[in-house]
Amino acid sequence: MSFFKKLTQRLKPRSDKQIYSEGLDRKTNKFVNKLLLLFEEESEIDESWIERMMVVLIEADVSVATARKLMKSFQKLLDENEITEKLYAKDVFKQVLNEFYGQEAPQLKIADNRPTVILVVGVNGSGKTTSCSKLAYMYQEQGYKVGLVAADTFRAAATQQLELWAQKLEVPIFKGKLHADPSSVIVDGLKGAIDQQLDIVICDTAGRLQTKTNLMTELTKMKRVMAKFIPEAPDATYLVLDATLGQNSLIQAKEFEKATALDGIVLTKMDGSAKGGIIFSIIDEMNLKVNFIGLGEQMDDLRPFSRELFFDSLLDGNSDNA
Ligand SMILES: Nc1nc2c(ncn2[C@@H]2O[C@H](COP(=O)(O)OP(=O)(O)OP(=O)(O)O)[C@@H](O)[C@H]2O)c(=O)[nH]1
Ligand SMILES: [Mg+2]
Repeated sequence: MSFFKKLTQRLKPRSDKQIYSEGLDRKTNKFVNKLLLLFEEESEIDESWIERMMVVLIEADVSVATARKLMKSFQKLLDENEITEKLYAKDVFKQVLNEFYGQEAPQLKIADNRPTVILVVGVNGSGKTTSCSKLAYMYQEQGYKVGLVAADTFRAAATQQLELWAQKLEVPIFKGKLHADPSSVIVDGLKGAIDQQLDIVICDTAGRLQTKTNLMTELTKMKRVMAKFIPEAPDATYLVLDATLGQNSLIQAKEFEKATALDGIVLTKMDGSAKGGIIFSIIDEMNLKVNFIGLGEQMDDLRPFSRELFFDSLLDGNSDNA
């Protein structure tokens, strides 16, 4: 048995609730702490409190327009229900957030008789490679046969990084030579996945700036070659966004969306991000939903996004209660 398998077996499995509340622990998350401090003030709710709450949201990189919308709905519900006590206001705010988020993203359907292909894209350092590995781990835990494709041929270290994860997880990896055409690696990966009858194949790609046309064209090519082998591929293209970049992430997301079809967002590094409020602007300003959320550096810290767990943990903020 591999070292990694032994290690994960020794770790007590954590519930999603526990992972969410540990990732959004007020002790390490300034945004959560500031939000909670507001609700803990003893005075009644008044205009100045509402204004201060708006400032907390904006400081966490919620855009002004989104913060206004949220506070307007919050104020309306508070007034309608004649609530002035903070204790009850917290539940009202949770309701506002849940309604604001709306429907959750549908889960990716895993095909029965061919590999389901996931393409992971994003700017440098957003967390693509670790997210690919964590997704592989998650699907493996669900009983699927998973493979990884190292289509980041840009840096030698990139393939090595994914290879290390593949070894730990004991999953096949398909890779190419340094500076090889990423599309050729994808072709090898898809052929291999079909041969080995894998259920899911996850393709890691090089970090690319949304403004670099050639790199965006390369993405289009990757998608085109995939479809030659598996017409439905990619089944999902996920954009990885780093929550610590705040509004910059939103700008990236908008540009990526213009350049290539996306199916959803993997929002990483929500643990400890003082700019975690960006999630509200993403919800408000994009047509995309958050499919997965990164709540830490452990293997099981990437979870399917659950609005209820997220907003509950955000406004409870204490892992000690989990
Ligand atoms: N705390 C925390 N760190 C994360 C999370 N996701 C990724 N990271 C860290 O972010 C760093 C960058 O992650 P990578 O997966 O290498 O990012 P990448 O997008 O593949 O980077 P490039 O290949 O250089 O474009 C690593 O140190 C990861 O451990 C997360 O959800 N929480
Ligand atoms: Mg990478």
